[in-house]
Amino acid sequence: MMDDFTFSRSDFPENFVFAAATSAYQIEGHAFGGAGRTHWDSFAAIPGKVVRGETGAIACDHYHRWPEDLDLARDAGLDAYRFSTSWARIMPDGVNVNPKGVDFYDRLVDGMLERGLRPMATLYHWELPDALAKKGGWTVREVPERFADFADVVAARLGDRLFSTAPVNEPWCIAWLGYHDGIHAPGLTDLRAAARAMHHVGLAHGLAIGALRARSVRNLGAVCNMEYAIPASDAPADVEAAHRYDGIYNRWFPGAMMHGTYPDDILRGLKPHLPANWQDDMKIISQPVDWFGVNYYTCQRIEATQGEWPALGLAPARGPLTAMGWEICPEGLDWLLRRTVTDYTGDLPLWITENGMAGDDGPGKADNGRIDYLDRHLAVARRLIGDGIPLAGYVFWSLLDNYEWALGYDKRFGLVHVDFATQKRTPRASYRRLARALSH
Ligand code: PNW
Repeated sequence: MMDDFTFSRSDFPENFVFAAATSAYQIEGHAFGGAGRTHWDSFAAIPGKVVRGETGAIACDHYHRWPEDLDLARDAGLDAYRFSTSWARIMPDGVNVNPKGVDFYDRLVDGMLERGLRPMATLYHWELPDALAKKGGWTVREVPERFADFADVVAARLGDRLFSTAPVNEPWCIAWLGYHDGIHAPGLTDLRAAARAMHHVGLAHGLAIGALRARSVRNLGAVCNMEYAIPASDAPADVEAAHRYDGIYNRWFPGAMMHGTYPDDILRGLKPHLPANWQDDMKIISQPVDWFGVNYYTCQRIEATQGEWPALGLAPARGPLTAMGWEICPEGLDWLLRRTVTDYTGDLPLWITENGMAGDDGPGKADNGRIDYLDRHLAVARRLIGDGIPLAGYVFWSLLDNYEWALGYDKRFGLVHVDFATQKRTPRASYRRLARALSH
């Protein structure tokens, strides 16, 4: 385990962008500023769904402390800051605009520009207004349609100052974790609902790209999370199960967004459940984008199971794990990004829009695990650039410890430690070493 990074900024191309990411519901404090109830608030109220029933009501109180947080991003030597705009803050009922909500992001974006941080916006990082969840959430077409209206509001108010904009963070998580695995809001375990969500979230992306283009917003992209699927054994059934996992997780959305097609093997399982005339939407979903982002954390060992399609399960992880229980596999990032370029994105600028690990090191502790993790993934990034992969930037997840969804406040991904009782921010060793690495 190393205690310092092995790279410096000069090891990367001159225009390579280093950034850190957060998301609205995970840091802002949803209780403030007139935000509307979200489906995460409802999900957390179901006993057993979220650790201690925790929500993003207070979180990091970023709604009030954002100047300090942007100072931290600037002082780390970062070039950009990836944030998200809460749909339920801007449109509490999913339809009508809350002026205080838009004003908040207006100040925030100006705050970034004043500090020399390029604003990288994500419109939707999971806080669906509960009023829309009650209508069926991502299983119904009305939600992507309303999402396009939301995109228009953000475009009109902030669009002129954004460095880049992606409509949706991690469509797979929204659709599959929320509607198939039941571990994210709204907590359904229903293949039909999942299939419809897998279509409507893509449609939301495409409709929003259209709305943003109509307002001449620049540099539009897609952000998908990927996991490297490893068969749990050499048995053909496990190898096939791993391929299905790869298809649902890593090929469904890139195929739809970049080529306007769903992968055949996965379509076989989901087609019976897709909304009528889904083919008519593929052109919208595959609107051209200007860049493609991949969020990467881990690999998974996949085994075949009996039962309903896709008939697969997660086998035990091996080797050193992060506090999430996730395997550390930088080689999976290498493999997935090369395949993404070859099969989907070609010359399009590619971004690592999230990478990081959860670890328990408190302030003043060594933090070697996180430094080692980040260093090994940044070494992959360097190697990919050397091999001609058009990698344009790397974004740390996360600037701050924050609300880690179903795991509440237990899992800490921050370069900066947050004491949630006092809201005191303390940079970790990884933050301080990073600031030094980026300064030369
Ligand atoms: C991403 N999984 O979420 C999100 O973009 C962040 O909001 C989150 O804090 C971060 O990764 C760390 O978890 C994921 O179970 C959550 O496969 C769960 C999974 C993947 C990504």
